[in-house]
Amino acid sequence: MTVTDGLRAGTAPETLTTTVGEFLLRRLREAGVRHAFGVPGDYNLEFLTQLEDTGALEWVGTCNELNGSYAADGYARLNGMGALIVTNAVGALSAINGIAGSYAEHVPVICVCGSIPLRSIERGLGMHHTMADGTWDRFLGAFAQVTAAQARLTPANAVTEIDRLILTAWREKLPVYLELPSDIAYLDIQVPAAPLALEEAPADAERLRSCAAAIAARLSAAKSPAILVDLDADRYGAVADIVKLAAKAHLPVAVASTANAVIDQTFPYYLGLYAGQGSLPARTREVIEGSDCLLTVGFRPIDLTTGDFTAVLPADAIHLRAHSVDIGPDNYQAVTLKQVLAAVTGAVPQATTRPARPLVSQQAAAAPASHGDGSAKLTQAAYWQAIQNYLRPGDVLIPEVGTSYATFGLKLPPGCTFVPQVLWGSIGYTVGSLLGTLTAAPHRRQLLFVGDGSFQLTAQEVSTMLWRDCKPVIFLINNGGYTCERAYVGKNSSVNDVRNWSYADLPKVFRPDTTARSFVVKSVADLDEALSAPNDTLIFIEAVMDRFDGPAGVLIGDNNGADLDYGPRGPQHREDAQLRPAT
Ligand SMILES: Cc1ncc(C[n+]2csc(CCOP(=O)(O)OP(=O)(O)O)c2C)c(N)n1
Ligand SMILES: [Mg+2]
Repeated sequence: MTVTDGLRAGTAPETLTTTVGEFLLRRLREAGVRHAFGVPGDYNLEFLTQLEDTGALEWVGTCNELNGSYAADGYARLNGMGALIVTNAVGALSAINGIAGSYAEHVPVICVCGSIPLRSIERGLGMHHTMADGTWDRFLGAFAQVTAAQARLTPANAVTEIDRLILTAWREKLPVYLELPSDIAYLDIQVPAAPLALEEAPADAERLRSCAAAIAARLSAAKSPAILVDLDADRYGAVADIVKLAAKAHLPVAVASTANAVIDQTFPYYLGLYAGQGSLPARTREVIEGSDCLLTVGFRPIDLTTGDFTAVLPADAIHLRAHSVDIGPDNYQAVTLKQVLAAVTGAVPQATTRPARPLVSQQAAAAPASHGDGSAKLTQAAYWQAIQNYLRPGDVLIPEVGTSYATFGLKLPPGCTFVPQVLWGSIGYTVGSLLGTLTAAPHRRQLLFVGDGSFQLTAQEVSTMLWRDCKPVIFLINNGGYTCERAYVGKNSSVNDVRNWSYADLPKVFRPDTTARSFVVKSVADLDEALSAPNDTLIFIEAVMDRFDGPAGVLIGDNNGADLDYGPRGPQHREDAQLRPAT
């Protein structure tokens, strides 16, 4: 057989003729994206026209691109992938903080930037939304710092680059940045007829076998094996595989703070939250650090996952990552997390010797609501107790940085999802993210926990929720400023004050015909009344609390954070410089 015979005999992939823009929309749709967030501009309006004409995606316009980037991130966390559409530079750079957050937190977001026409690049024409200095690669360069892959589309590269970027985002669980020059979206190109296959690269069969055998051997010989889970378990859809392995081998499973609620807290082998000396309950630390066969899944040691670097994981811990595994001196490549977990589960015997009971029961019965003096001033302690009782199975909780991190101490009913941005920690994230999670999962009850300071960064996006008839519950703590920062330093400083808004009036401002129920609560009785409102519309609860009141766990964490940040000569050592927990 000649080479030409071989070519003729091969099944040449079938092609279709379509436009660059429509092909991009089709691929996004095939990747499971059903909505796109963002702000229109002259360089993307032609693409948005295609979006509307084809109905491929539903457009969710946001008040600004930063909020849009947070929304696309929240959407991707519940949906598997998200999309953001912005305009050249002015839009893209407003979104870059959110996109960087998606990178840090391993969230696949496709950022499509409608950019200056290829014609202007080829002819060196100065254009608005540029530096007018003959450069046009700066913004690709900026996004190279915060995305896994970037491309400027041309008619010649559109097919390969669109597929490369979407597949990279999917496989790496990272954002990508794609410039769509405004003069090519309507040009015809030849594209594959087949859908994009979102698949992992196949594993090396020998590596997979050896790796699984080595882990199974260690597990079978161990007396106190355990698992420590970080957020990649969720991003790579491996939670069910972990649960299966844990149930078969009777392995206690702890989560990092970046992965709270990734393992259902009602799972019998759920152990708690591991963070070195900050572990909850404290026994979690003993089990994880004392394990003679610890499996970590995507664990990333940072200040917030190690209890300010007090964590001491067993030296012989086995580290599972998305695409590799470390076992002592052996490093296994060309394997995938889900396949490794499945193979190990197949290889380990059903455990009978280790206790089939959970080591630590996480599910304390909800405490009865305090029926003391309901008219007394609302405290953080009473507030979080009431919220504990309010939770229902299947809720989505979105906790903002600040005293709202008390949510990490809540006992979550089965099926709850937690959407925190612990590692990147950009305040205001949650308000934009909530728009995304509501869009991805409109039928779930969604609860936002946010402070006044954080809310002021991205508050406008509540208007988008109101106009889309979303029905979240927004729990806003009005404590006159940045209470959690007062625990770092500047307890009494005006830098930690924020301007007081009439927060509960905002739904009316944002949508004059709103049906939202707004409450300003100052006592337990007020809060109880607000919490009894039906979830048939948006509920906005502004809770007024003292600026020096905060959950002990949050305040202690921030007191310690100051020592790490500022060192022994920092200002936190001055008299009364730090808000400390009440003794
Ligand atoms: C974008 C961004 N700017 C600044 C910070 C620093 N920061 C962290 S927490 C915080 C204050 C949060 O205050 P608030 O939302 O009112 O919460 P509280 O602790 O008062 O409940 C600030 C300013 C940040 N994390 N992200
Ligand atoms: Mg505050």
